[in-house]
Amino acid sequence: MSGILDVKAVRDYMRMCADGVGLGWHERNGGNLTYRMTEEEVAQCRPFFREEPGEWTAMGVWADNLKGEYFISTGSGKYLRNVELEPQNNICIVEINQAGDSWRIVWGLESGGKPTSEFPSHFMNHSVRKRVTEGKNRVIYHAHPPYVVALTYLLPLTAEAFTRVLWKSETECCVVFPGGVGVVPWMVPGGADIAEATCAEMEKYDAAVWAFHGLFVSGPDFDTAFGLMHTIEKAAQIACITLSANGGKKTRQCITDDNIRAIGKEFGVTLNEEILNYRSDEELF
Ligand code: 2HA
Ligand code: ZN
Repeated sequence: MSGILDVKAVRDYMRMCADGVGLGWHERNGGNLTYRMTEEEVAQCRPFFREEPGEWTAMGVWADNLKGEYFISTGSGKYLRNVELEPQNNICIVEINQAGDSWRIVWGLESGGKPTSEFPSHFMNHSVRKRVTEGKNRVIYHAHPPYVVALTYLLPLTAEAFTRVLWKSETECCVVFPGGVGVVPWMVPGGADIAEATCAEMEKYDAAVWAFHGLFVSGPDFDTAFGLMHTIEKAAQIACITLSANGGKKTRQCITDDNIRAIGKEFGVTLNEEILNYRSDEELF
């Protein structure tokens, strides 16, 4: 092993940033990614940690189940498109203290900085997802995918309305997110309120739309989390194109509720029945 950039978790993290940039989801400093490392990954990275870690910084939030954890995080104000060029200046590894309320930088952000402005939000959501998935979820990813944002101007801002349109936009969507997608109304980014509102959605869903802003997803690994963001955005793209082409009218035909039930059965996934049984006269698909 020649350096920390050869550690698979760090490489995969950087690849995910580059993939999101490639798809146009990270204009300027938009979006952020955090990953809760395994013990083995921490051991692989430890030889490259700073001799003197940074100062402990209180987050203003607290999570019992994240005491002593290590996270890879994008830097606040940093551009995801620069991660590939200069990872050491744009991302960092932070350690959480034994009280579960502060972080300190142990690697990265060599030219200064701190973890993403959404770190308290990511942290609280890691806590929820770690609990509800019994430790499986490790990735929290926030991006600004344009078609998801566009749909937030058109659809009622509810999990039912969004999920049904997304499920009906592409056949295999209901297999990728059978539990549905939550929706958070417009809120000021980076604060405690949006963190709390997102956590409430993440109790039930592994994805939450942020109205007029973007999408927040979680997953057990980089591929799954990225795949979830990608699938939701692709579905939103199809929905937007279809609605535009059709002048906002009800479509001639669509994937029916019975079709979705049949897919769920064939693929062996448990669909969110509340969403499947939801009805509204406003539905266009
Ligand atoms: O990190 O996207 O929501 C920049 C953002 C905040
Ligand atoms: Zn954002």
